[in-house]
Amino acid sequence: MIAKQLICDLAIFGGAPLFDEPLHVGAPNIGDRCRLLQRINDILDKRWLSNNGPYVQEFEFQIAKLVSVRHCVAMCNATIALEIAIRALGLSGEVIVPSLTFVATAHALQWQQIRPIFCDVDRKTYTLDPVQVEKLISPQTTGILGVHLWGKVGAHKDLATLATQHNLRLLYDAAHAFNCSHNGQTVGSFGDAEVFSFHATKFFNSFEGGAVVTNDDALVERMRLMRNFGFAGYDQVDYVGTNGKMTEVAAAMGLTSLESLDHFVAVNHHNYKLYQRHLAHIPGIYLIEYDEQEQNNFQYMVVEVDEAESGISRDQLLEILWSENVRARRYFYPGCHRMEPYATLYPGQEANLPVTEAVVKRVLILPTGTTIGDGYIEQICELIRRVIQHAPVVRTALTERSPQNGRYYASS
Ligand code: T4K
Repeated sequence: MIAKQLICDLAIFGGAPLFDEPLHVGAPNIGDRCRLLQRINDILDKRWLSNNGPYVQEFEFQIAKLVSVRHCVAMCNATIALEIAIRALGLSGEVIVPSLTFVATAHALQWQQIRPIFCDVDRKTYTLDPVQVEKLISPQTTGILGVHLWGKVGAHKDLATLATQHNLRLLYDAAHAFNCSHNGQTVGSFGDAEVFSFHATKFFNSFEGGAVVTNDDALVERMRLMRNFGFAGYDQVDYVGTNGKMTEVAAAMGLTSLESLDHFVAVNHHNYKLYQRHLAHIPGIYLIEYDEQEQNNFQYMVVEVDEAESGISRDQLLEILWSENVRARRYFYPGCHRMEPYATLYPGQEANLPVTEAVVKRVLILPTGTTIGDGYIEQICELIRRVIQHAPVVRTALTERSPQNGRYYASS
């Protein structure tokens, strides 16, 4: 450990970085390698690599069982899963969606010429605010696409009521919420369908992967066809389809990850408690709160930086962390409404999104997962504490630093 006693010890001012290697937010959790390699050998022996093979079927069965739904349709990733679910639900025209999300949520609509109507979120849950949703419902609205951001389930009952009253479909992007619950109900059974991501950077991964889970039998039939070019049998195509299939190797990784699920969650929970302890009492640093009565995956270590209290901006702190090899992220800055093509197609959305606008300027995601040990977390927190303790000096030094000290984080 390199002690940062003086401000000039900070890497951003020329000191040695705190960590030799970058600490990533999305470093993958990897389960039992032997089990994975056994499964891969079996796949190779069987010479069945894709197209709804036995590992995919087993994976679907296990996921559906775990989240207590009738059906799971495994896909190559969550973006394609969203696109297929949106199409199979018959969405068109306009769909109400938060801007505070990964851009894939909005893209899955726009990709199919459906206009995403960006809606503001609730300040506490970071999820769709039903009062704002209701204001945005128009004759063109066909659905609501909610996001369980950072594993948080918001006002799902209010959204369900709105959907029923206005004859809308209700789909959830549950990319962050695998193995989470709300009032004891496991995520997977909310709305008409929910979509999980099993991307490498998620706490539970199948290299790349995703799934739609639902209790709707008819919807599942459509999605299975759409996932496989619309084939209902050899030489028989019933539907316009795409290729959304999960490979056998991805399913093997998913099944192997499932065997370590409890361990991954336990490590994330342990890390969360450690961050909570070490970040407490640092002015202007607020760690997201999780309801410990619920099931959580604790996969995103979300901190809000209040510049007025900390004396340092979120972006200044981010740059300092990056220079020390802590690759914190600003998920999901600047909000989908400020990204293309949405900023050009639908300008002037900021006025309707005050909470989103405020949150994206404050949020910082810190590294967690099985690659981040206690010592790392303690050092990261100590670094943040020191920077904030000396915020006025650090701030001045940052503005006065020489131009050759380049930017560590490409900020826009
Ligand atoms: N909906 C929501 C709400 C989502 O958050 C996402 C994806 C989706 C839908 C779509 O799901 P998928 O179609 O991907 O299944 C990353 C992930 O690629 C993305 O899956 C995730 N959300 C998003 C929040 O994070 P980027 O552009 O930030 O990825 P990247 O390459 O910068 O990687 C993140 C960090 O992880 C880096 O610090 C490097 C590290 N990393 C990454 C990979 C791939 C590793 O250490 N090892 C790795 O193998 O999007």
